[in-house]
Amino acid sequence: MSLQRIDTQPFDDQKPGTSGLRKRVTVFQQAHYLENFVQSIFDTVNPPAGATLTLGGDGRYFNREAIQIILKMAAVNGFGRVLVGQAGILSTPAASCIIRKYETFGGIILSASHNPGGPDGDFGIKYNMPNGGPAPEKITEAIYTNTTKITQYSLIEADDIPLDVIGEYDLASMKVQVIDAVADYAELMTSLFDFNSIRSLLASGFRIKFDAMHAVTGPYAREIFINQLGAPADSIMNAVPLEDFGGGHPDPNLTYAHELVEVIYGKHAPDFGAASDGDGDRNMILGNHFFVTPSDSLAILAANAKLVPGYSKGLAGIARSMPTSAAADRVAKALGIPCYETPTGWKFFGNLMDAGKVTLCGEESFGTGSNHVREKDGLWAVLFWLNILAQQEVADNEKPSVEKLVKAHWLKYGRNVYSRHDYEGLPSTAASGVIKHIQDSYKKLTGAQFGRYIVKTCDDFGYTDPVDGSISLNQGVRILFTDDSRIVFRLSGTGTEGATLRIYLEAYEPDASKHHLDAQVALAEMIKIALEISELKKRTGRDTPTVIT
Ligand code: G16
Repeated sequence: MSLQRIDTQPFDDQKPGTSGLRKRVTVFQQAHYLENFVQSIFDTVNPPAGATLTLGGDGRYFNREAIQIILKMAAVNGFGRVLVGQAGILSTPAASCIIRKYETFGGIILSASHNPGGPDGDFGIKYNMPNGGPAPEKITEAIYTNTTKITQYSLIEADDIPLDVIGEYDLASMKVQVIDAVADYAELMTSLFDFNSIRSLLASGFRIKFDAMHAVTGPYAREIFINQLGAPADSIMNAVPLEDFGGGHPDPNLTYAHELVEVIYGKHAPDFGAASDGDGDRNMILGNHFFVTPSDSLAILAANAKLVPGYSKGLAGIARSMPTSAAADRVAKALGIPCYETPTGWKFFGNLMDAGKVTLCGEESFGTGSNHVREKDGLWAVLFWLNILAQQEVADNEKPSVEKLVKAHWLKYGRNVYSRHDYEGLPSTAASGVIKHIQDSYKKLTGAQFGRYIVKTCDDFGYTDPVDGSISLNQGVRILFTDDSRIVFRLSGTGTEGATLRIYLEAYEPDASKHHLDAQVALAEMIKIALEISELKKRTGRDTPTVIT
């Protein structure tokens, strides 16, 4: 084994987005590309000698190669031990769990989340802090600055580590420990939820279907739902992780999880459906012929948290990203706890959780989680729902229903009717032009009336972190109406091709006689207003979204 110092030059496109650096696999396959970024991480976080690193990914194409490279770099960059998931796999929440449980000096997670995989798909990398959460902006900025100045990286020349075999291996003076990817995470779940009552629910004939979308959660779902909770084997689908996700788009929404959606809206629909994404941190919750918006899901989990052992002592507070609906705010108000509104990106929740200010967090982008780890957590959300439904069965002495639970929630709190329209693959200049046009129209829009809606104010969302005072500006364009309805426009920070414009629409409906309406029908007028205000058709040639959630 010999130490190599390799001369390199900066790449000009290594600025991390909403959640790490995500690019086409072919970009990562360029000589020195991955190495430059990894060295920049190590130079930024500067591990104390002998530190332990957690390492794993969602198993997508290039995962194994990247793991071997990172191990060889870690061995000569101060680390004394690396905990790596078997086969190089760790779901994002499992990685967060491992970092926290074994108190490692953070971790590197390899994933492009819900983006497609394979040789022509996407790859990604991010560093998580010793608290288990994604690096905050000051760290990602410092990593980026290092990528612009890098001239050399170090690695050891050595044989590859046998990633498929659990055990401990030497790599120069560093130990590589290949660990079971599922066990620690599954144990954490048993400590939070009432597995006995979920087991009884499933034994009573309550049928579930979980779609792992050929992504990382397959083995986790098999262990938890089938082995531990006794669900029938056909309760999980697409549960074998594949490097290209079977050619699919592992994004758990009504468009991309269509296989599950067909089952849930089909003839012999199960009582409960759920899906998770590429790296296991997102979730979609469905009932028999019924879709639960992620914003409602957060509010319902919060309202019923007392029924769940891990949360029975109550919640310190709730946090949601700005574009997420205010349904959770209503629950927080009723519970007498604070609700924080942060920019999009799970990294913004870390400080609030570390400071003990919030227990549950959620985002409209199919992310829900709690302070049990510092990432959003797909399977955790599914178990939370099942735990609540199991308690509902006990209380009502009848088969529980997702739809019934959601409608009862709306009856109590009113309904924040919500939808997101995504316009994917727009030319970047046209998409920025739309945002600039709306910003330039703020003055004209304020006070303007559109049908029954009057614009109260327009602004660019900014956030001051209440814990460390850091400021994040320009986090989305908001058109706020006098009746608390709103339209938000934002450019995605996770795409790899062109730009994705997201339009978030929300209207509050207290009138129960309208709660049954389809969101697209209830929001039809706002959708028209959004198109008018943004001049979307004129500026991009498009007025039909790629994805509606
Ligand atoms: C990431 C972030 C989330 C964010 C989402 C969407 O999720 O971790 O906090 O809400 O991207 O971001 P954007 O709207 O900028 O595309 P994931 O699941 O992709 O890691």
